[in-house]
Amino acid sequence: MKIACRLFFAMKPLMLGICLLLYCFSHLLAQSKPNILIIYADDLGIGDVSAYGKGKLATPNIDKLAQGGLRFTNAYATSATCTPSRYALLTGQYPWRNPRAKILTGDAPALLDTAQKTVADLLKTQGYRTGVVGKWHLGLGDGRTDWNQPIQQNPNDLGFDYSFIMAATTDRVPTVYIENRRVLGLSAGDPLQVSYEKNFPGEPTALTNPELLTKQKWHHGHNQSVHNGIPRIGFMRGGKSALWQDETMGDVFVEKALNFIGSGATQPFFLYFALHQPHVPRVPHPRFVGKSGMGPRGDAILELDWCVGEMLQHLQNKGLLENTLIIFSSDNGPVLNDGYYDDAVEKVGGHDPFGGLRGGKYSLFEGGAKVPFIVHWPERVRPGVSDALFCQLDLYASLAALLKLKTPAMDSQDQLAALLGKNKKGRRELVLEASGRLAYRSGAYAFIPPYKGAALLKEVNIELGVLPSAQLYDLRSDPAQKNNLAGSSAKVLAKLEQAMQKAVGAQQKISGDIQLK
Ligand code: NG6
Ligand code: CA
Repeated sequence: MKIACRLFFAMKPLMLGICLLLYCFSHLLAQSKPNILIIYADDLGIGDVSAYGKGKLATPNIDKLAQGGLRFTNAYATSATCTPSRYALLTGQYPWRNPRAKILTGDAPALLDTAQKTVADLLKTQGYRTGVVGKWHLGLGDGRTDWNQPIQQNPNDLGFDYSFIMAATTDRVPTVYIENRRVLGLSAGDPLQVSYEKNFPGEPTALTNPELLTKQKWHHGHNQSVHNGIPRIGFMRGGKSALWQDETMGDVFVEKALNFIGSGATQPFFLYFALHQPHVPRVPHPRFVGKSGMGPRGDAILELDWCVGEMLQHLQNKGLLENTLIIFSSDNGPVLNDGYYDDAVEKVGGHDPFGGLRGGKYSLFEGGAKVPFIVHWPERVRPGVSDALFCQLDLYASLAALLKLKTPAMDSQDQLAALLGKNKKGRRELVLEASGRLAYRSGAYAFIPPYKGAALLKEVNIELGVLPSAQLYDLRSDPAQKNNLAGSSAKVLAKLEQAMQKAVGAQQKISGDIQLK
């Protein structure tokens, strides 16, 4: 025993030394992993980013990312609306395999099963500190959420160490922030209640009390509860001390995102920063009002650009910019009038948010899911432009590959080489979704099966890509999808139809209106 004790004391400095070395080594290893920052805009078009050279707005900060990074010209969200695109981004699965992956209400139950692994889960296993700040819109709880209690089945159960979110969209109740399970700023005497079925007795709505609409009026939909002079979707009562101010939302999200990143010194971080601009209602801070000359939509994009600038500046100040992989994109294509009288159509002038593409948000045409996509990582990515076919769906497997991890079989593909600019081709094929209908990309071809239904979504004035006969476009020669080759290229058409059916799987018929299981 005595000898053992003596030996222990003799070895103590050595053991301490070894521990110190191990600690330093693991620290170094952790730091060699890049920080990962996904900046995800809401309804931003390719033409809205000046680096794409298609529109008339100036977005100098997003352009900085493009100038110092890789700008993709052929990158897609999986879908033409928010919830399904976000679902795919976080899970690596095609959203159309899940019939619930559609635009959700603000009180919808959690879309993701907590057993399902998200990108955040994946990165957490690799020592990342994980956070989400901004728009969630993937459902919360079991559908019977008591907003006054800790909220279960929220991002903190899906791999995120920290969450600061809005439940759904800026135009849906509840118009409150939720920080790690708790609605922020609630007072005990004024509980918050939410319903998407019926109004609470005596509560004003946009229909009963139009005089309350002091900031924006509704054009279609959006005529239920009113908060901050703006009518919303859904009914809400109480929780007055917790209600957000739309004008400061950009500032609040930036502050929370920067707090989360902090000095970034000890551990690599993953931040999913899901900004709300330029989704409706467009209510930027007064310091941006009138600055674009295009009304609230343009001003909101200037605010979005400012948010990006703040993130860049912080990373630079903290010495983190070189080893942070920043991915900037949008959840779906642009829309002008999305339900409010906000002058988006009237003041757009010569600006083209769609960047010359046909369709827009909600559409199977290119304008629906083709989005700005920029990768910035000074240590590993050389500045340039990439035409590779890339989908946000592939971030899951590509980030896994970056960390040398294997993923189970999934829709997400390891396209790391394309993401980093080493491969110029990217995906071979891609299935896109809009309101449960599907379209197909293969090489330069876009194929849309025949569908029943209206060709134009009248209220928003966007062509949906829906026609009773098949459509085929060669995007190389016809990026605006003006020339339907279905009648003249029967062979290619048949081949694509078959290939799409194979990609979708035999259980789902691609022709006619798809009945999602
Ligand atoms: C639509 C809303 C639209 C927007 C969209 C979701 C109406 C009439 N329109 O139903 O304003 O909220 O849903 O947008 O209510 S997304 O970008 O979150 O998918
Ligand atoms: Ca969106």
